[in-house]
Amino acid sequence: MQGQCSTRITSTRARAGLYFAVPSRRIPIPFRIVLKLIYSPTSPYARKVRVVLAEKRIECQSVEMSPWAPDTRVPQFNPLGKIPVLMLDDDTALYDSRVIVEYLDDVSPVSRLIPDPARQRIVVRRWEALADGMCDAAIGIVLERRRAPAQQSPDYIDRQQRKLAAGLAEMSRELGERTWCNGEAFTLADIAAGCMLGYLDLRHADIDWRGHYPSLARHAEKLARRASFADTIPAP
Ligand SMILES: N[C@@H](CCC(=O)N[C@@H](CS)C(=O)NCC(=O)O)C(=O)O
Repeated sequence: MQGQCSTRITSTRARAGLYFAVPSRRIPIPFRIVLKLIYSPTSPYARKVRVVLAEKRIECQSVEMSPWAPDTRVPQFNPLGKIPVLMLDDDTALYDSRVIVEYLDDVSPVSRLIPDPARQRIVVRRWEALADGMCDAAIGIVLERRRAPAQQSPDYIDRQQRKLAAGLAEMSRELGERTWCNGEAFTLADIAAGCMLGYLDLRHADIDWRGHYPSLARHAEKLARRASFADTIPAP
């Protein structure tokens, strides 16, 4: 069976854990795909990918690697030296997280997370851009505070904090009373927003986003009940 499948299939589980749904015609399917995720357990971008893998029930080997270690091997896989990186079975390295999640959503039809209609798709990608941008700001503050006090720039920290404050206000306004970020269906928008809020809990516990934005707090509670989120909570 390895390599192709040519029987009538509606949905089946490939050996590497990918689910394929194909029309009932005799067509070959690339069957054995071995994926490997280079990640760090505290990275919100990597968590986004891990939640997507879990939601789509795609099996993937995980390789923990710190991009900050002096002897890090991350640049061998991503010239930008950043994680996450998804290695495909032919050693193609995919980065960054936005590229990876698009690939994963395309490769398996289980639980589509990026809607097809252009308007909805772009709104979901905008949520992701906002959430990722807020992660950039949150991580920027953490890195700045790790510098020697005399080298830290209060202006830089203040600028990043304003991005976080404005981003939280925008997310709360956009979410409103909706069930999910993009309306009726759970999408990548919820995953990206949830991972960003999880990172605030991890590194910016002083930001009382739950107190200021009850709708975001309710949303985060709802997301935390999903196994994909519960199983990927970052430990300090
Ligand atoms: N836009 C990238 C951001 C990735 C990123 O910044 N990852 C951090 C870890 S959370 C990293 O590897 N930083 C190392 C560095 O900046 O050199 C993505 O979405 O994958």
